[in-house]
Amino acid sequence: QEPKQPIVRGAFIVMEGLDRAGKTTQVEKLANALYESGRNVETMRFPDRTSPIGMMISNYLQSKSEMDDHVVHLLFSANRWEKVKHINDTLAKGCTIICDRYYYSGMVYSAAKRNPNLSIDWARAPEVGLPRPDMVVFLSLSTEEAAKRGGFGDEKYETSEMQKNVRENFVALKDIPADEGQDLQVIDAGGSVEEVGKAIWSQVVQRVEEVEQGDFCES
Ligand code: DGP
Ligand code: NA
Ligand code: NA
Repeated sequence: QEPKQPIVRGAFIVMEGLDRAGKTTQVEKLANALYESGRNVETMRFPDRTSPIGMMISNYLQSKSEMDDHVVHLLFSANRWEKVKHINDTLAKGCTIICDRYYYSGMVYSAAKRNPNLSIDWARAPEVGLPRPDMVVFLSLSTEEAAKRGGFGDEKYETSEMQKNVRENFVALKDIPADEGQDLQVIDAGGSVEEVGKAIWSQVVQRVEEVEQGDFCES
């Protein structure tokens, strides 16, 4: 689309949360609303299963292959790094990116395995230097509400034990002084698709406008 006015760059917005929080639905909804408001917008997701590295991750998640916890974490991280140029080029064109999961999931899921040799700090190291999002929406869903949304899928991490650890790690992330925790804007994902969508929209559109006008931190 033709932008209404010259913009400095597009905004990089990330959607995070547990499995079944409604991320995928809300990413689509938000992208459509931004498009209708006259913006160029692109959706992305991590893991991106289409690249060779992404295919290795996908096989692992489907239990078609086994890998050391550190190895798979580094693959997830490499899968984000291989998209850096694309992310930067897209934002520079003035296009907004809405991204389903990013390094917040990366740190939190890998550390949720409770491998004594894989701390959240270890998991964070290879993520340092990735483009920092302008906003991270964390869709928060209680364990009870998640359970009401039906059973787990059959991928690797979709067990109640793992999801419980993931939830604890996301909460702990809010409390660490590093950027990662402070980035999260918590939104209650317990309402209807429409209600949650409205809550997301009101926060995101404001941030997108700020970034388009040049109000952002260099990362
Ligand atoms: P999805 O396609 O959004 O369902 O994501 C697949 C799974 O991978 C999901 O359970 C979250 C998990 N995940 C995403 N990023 C990472 C990461 O960096 N490390 C690990 N261990 N898991 C991740
Ligand atoms: Na999943
Ligand atoms: Na999803």
